[in-house]
Amino acid sequence: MPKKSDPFTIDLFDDDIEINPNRIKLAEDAVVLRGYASAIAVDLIKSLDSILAHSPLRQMQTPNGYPMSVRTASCGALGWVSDAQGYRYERKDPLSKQSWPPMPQNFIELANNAAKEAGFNDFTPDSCLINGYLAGAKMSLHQDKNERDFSAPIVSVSLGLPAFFLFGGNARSERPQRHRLEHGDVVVWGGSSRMKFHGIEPLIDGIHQLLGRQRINLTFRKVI
Ligand code: MD3
Ligand code: FE
Repeated sequence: MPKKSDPFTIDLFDDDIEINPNRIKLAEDAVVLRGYASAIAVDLIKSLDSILAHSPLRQMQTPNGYPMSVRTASCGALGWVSDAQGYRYERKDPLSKQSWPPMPQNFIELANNAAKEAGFNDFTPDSCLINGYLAGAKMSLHQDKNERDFSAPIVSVSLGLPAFFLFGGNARSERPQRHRLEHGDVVVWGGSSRMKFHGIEPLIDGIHQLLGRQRINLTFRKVI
């Protein structure tokens, strides 16, 4: 009997082979769950609005003193910050001088369910980095290595305008794969993919029905 409850599971029964076109393997331990967050996007954006009312998106300075083109904020126990002191996670928002807003339940559940779909049970993120892209904003090829726990995956959720995502190798010099990430797409990166170089091409202007002229990316992390 085919399992109907969970369209993202690939079932291999005696003669029942389900191939799910919404589940795309990019590499070992890296999977795109296309549209996985679409149905709850309106709720996610409501939660996002209350977070950003307390800790708004802002341009952090790189350690070299340049403003990032992407605007960032965080929620959860720890938030990502960058300034002349370097990249790191902090318990307080340097702008509000208060704790980062707590991670809303719908964020936690989405991250945990998506990680499970990709084979990572019991993912409990303690940080959600919110990246806001306007036209032209980009993220150069980099590795995420400021987290203490590299055994946990990173779950990323794309909202608003589409973007081209670059997925490279273990060296910056390796030519990256290029993928379009759309509103509602969720990507889970773990295991051998966790330390791969990756980036986002300059955002192409457009108008999204829910978010207008921007792209928002949520990345759920276990930092400690
Ligand atoms: C692959 N953000 O915040 S999310 C970042 O769309 C970041 O804003 C991009 O890279 C964005 O650090 C890409 C996809 C992503 C996130 C983390 C990864 C891909 C990853 C970690 C390892 C490998
Ligand atoms: Fe990254």
